[in-house]
Parts: sequence; structure tokens; C-alpha cells
Amino acid sequence: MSSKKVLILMGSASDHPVVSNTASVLDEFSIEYEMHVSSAHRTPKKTLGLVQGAEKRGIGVIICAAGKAAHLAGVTAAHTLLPVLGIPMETKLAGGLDSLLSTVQMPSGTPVATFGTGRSGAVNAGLFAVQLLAGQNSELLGKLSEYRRRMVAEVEEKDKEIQGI
Ligand code: RP5
Repeated sequence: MSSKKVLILMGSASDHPVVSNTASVLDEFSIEYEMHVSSAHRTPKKTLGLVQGAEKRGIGVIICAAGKAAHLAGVTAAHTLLPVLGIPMETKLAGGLDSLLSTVQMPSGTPVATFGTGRSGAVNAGLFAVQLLAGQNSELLGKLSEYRRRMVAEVEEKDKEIQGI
């Protein structure tokens, strides 16, 4: 069963090294995605165009990565009814606290599901997108179960190494 696609937006090409972790997760689950550099501040019209036509292009989830005054996820959420996931980028200000607060502190009525900074946030946003899409796709649900099973096995393997078994 084919699943809906994911739209990944990042505010700057400088975000790509972190955002590539999100793309890797989607690749692992064979989920198609579009990935663009598009800023809420520098290229607002481009961002609007990408978001407003998203549903017609078969997009089911939008992931936005941005740093500093990180308005990309919020502006995106204001222009679509699709679920929007936000990844705050690390910055020199308290490790990205500026980005985190800009992304997470949405006024009531326009939610953005906000993840942690750095690689963990990027990976988890990708996994959460898979979980959202798996609601209508049993094949994806099976792949998620297998992913969890592998994660448990890896932890157990590391534990054995540490125990010297
Ligand atoms: C944000 O400003 C981007 O998302 C990026 O995280 C940050 C810095 O952008 P650059 O100055 O590196 O292009 O809009």
C-alpha cells in the first residue's frame, strides 16, 4: 500500500547536515519526500507556495527545521491543516534555546508538534511522521514494529558487551 509523502522544509542550507537525519529515516521506511530550502523570512512567498499546494501533491505530513527566530514551522502551520512537525536547529545561543522556544511556543489554535534539537530531534521527527502515516498503512506499522525490535536487540547487545558476556 503506498503511503502519503512528506514535505521537509529547512530555513537554510546550513540546516541540511542535521535535517539529512530526518531524510535517512524516511528512506529507511521507503517513504517518499520532497525536501526544500525555504525560509519564512528570506523566501516567504516560496514557502507559502510549497505549503499551500502540498495536499494536492500527495503530502500527508510537513516537517520544518529552522533556527534562531525559528518561525518556519509556525508560519507553515498557519497555512495548512496538515500536521506540522518542528525541528529547532542548534545555535550559539544556549545550544538552540532560541530556536526551541520560537518553535514550541505556539499560541493556542495553531499547533506545531515540536521535537528536540540536534540529531535526536531530526530522527524523532522522521519517526513521528512515519507513525502518523502508519495509521492508514499496516505495512508501515509492521516496519515500525521491526524498527523497535531491532532497537531493543541493539541495546541488549551493548548491555552484554558491557557485562563482558
Ligand atoms: C534560520 O537561520 C535557518 O533555519 C538557520 O538555522 C539559521 C541560520 O541560517 P544561515 O545564516 O546559516 O543561512 O533561518
